[in-house]
Amino acid sequence: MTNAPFVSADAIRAMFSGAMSDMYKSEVPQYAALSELVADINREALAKDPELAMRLKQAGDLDRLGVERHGAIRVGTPEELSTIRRLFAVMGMAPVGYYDLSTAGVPVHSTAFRPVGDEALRRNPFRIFASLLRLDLIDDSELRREAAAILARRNIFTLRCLELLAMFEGRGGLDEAQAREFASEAVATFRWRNEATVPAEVYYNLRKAHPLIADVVCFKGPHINHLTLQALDIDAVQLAMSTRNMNPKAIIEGPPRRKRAILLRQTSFKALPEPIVLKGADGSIEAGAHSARFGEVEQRGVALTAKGRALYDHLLAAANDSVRAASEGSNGAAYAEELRRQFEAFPDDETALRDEELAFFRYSPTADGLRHAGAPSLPREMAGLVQAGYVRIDPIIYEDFLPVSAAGIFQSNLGDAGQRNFAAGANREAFEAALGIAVLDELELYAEAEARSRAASFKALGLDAEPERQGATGQ
Ligand code: OOG
Ligand code: NI
Repeated sequence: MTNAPFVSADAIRAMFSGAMSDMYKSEVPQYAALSELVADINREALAKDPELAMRLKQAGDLDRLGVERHGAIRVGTPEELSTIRRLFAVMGMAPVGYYDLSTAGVPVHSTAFRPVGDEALRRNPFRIFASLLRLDLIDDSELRREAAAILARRNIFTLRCLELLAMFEGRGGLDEAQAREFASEAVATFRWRNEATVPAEVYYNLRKAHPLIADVVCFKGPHINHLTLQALDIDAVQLAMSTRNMNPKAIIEGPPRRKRAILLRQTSFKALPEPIVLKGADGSIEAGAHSARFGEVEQRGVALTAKGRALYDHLLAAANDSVRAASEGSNGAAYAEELRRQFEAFPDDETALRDEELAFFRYSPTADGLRHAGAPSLPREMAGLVQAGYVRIDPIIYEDFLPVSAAGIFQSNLGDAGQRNFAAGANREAFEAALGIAVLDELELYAEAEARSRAASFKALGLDAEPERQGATGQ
């Protein structure tokens, strides 16, 4: 046995996401084309906006511009979810947030496995949106039993992947060679396998119950269903996809375009039909087509407090109530206009976002501030420090997902056949029981990051701790 040093979780995550990206680009050539398109548009955006280019460079983000921000998978059983959770723990990714998608007609609930520290996010921002199928939402009990029996027969992990996982948990780490092997074995879990595990009749029955059920149940593994690139100008990407016949979804999900970006905007090209092989019990073979895999882009803005989020949810619901976007795109422009109109009620300058406690910000001492550290003339409260130019304020970027947007992404890739009404609501308890641990609360993470940055600024300037603030978390 060697005594090579352990590799960091951030490094293993980078190995994994790099291998995943290579695999997906070769499996889905249109995703490789999207990635080139986004790189071109990002280059143009940087050329047009030198200030943005400088900011990204200073933050060390320029090199990682082309690195995927997230991917998504869907698993079928509690056991699969809990092993997935252990797998992502090796890569420094913890489950954050609970997303109930049943309210939007999609029979899954989900979490996002992601790095939680600022530094870890900077090193490699990759996260996985992971959904667990809710068989309890299928009405037909016979179909439910059949789906459960099919899922119970499969093992989605390679033997070596499970061995390396146990080794990591036993020893607390992996050396370089083991980490590389682990990343490649882990990626194999998510590769595309075109032979369905069921005969055509079963596949079509499940697909009729809900296209998502067929996607999760009928294959050997939870194929990665999309990867997502960061776009500096998502509107330009949306436009370019339509002029290049890449079949984009009808609308960009999330808030409208604004001066001060909030939360998350997303769009994708729609899932492509791909050939599959369905084997009958008698050995007969039937060809079919299955649509599951697509490519996505995202653009992120500032994280909102509970108060800001409530306003966002309210305005989004109002827009959705008055113009429902059709998945074929016929009223995309009307929807975008209504969204823009509704969001006039959401303040669009940084001072208002802060003063009204709608968003989270990161505070840091400036060079000038540090030169004055410990000086008796220093203001004792934050507002004064900011005004004097001793502390600067930057938005804390939203690192999570949005349930309404996620449902929109699911649906545009399933067609209108993907819309159902489910009576049962959220079941976070069942989800966490399957996961094996509780999910982290994203609002708490942002509030802590903001509070930490304020405390660190005070400390760096040689000041006593800041007095307790009223309503500091915006709750
Ligand atoms: C996940 C859809 C959600 C996002 O970016 O909101 C998602 C899926 O289709 O499995 O990835
Ligand atoms: Ni996504």
